[in-house]
Amino acid sequence: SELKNIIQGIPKAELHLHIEGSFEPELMFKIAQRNQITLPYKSIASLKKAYKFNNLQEFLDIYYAGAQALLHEQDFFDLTWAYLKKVHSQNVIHVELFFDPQTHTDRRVPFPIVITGIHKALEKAKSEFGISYKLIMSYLRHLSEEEAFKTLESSLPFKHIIDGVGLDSSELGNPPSKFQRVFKASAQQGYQLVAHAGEEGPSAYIWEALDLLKVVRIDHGNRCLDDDALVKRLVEEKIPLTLCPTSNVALKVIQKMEEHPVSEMLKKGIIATIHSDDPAYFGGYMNENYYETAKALHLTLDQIQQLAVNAFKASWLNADAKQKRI
Ligand code: ES4
Ligand code: ZN
Repeated sequence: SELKNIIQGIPKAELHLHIEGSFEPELMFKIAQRNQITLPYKSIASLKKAYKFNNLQEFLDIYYAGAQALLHEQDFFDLTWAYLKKVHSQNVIHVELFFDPQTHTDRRVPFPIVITGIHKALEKAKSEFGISYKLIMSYLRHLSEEEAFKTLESSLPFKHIIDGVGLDSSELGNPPSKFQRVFKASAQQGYQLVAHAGEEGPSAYIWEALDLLKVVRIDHGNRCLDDDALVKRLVEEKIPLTLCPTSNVALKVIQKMEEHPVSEMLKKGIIATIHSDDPAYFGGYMNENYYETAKALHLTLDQIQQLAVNAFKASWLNADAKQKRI
């Protein structure tokens, strides 16, 4: 369709992508087989059937189970390379991707194995596709702050290839305040800061991410519209929100795409951006997220363009690189 062609033609930046969430069932079974790991699903079809979620936690349980297949540097390379090939075909030219080191180090896969595999794929995409990238190490918020500190420590030999830290996993009951000290220590190491907030959690968690963690972007942030003072703050301080519409529908953060808050956010002057989160589980990479959102909300071409421009504005590209790409 015409809309699909327009979206394909727009150079895009992906700022909210969990690399473990790009693990497609076919690749998962292939890697599990070569690692002689038995997945808790008999077939690709039965695995795909399990992809019906009522909330964030039901998804996370399956997402962590799938990640068990990843053991060797080659596995992390193959995972990341498959994602990069896919988004290259969708005209994505810049990515800032999350990885969850604790999902792997807790299974005794060493931190260097994880990051080296991911980084080699990113370098290959840079040279072969011209895709620029940043890497964000995300702390798992269902674990303790002490464990996040250990992860920070493990990351230090790789400081030169890590751009920022994030906060993901089970939001309710794990407020940003739990990680105030490790975020401060991460900033002292030169890392940029982001956090998931206001996906399932209340707008109070977005305030905490800003005031206590001092993040420069909010991942999701859907719930900010509950609070006018918070919206004012996001607009005045130009704090971007990295929204994930297909994810929101899949996890029942919203009941249907027509209810997605992105157009209201744009109208209020928030730097809203659109991304895919965990595309292998939610059934949409970047183009599908743009398309489904634009269709359901009747976005104008200007609004679609604005979303793409906002992502470059919100990115961590330097001013020169941003200028070239906007
Ligand atoms: C996630 Cl959708 C979402 N929310 C929070 N944490 C996550 N980790 C991977 N996907
Ligand atoms: Zn996310």
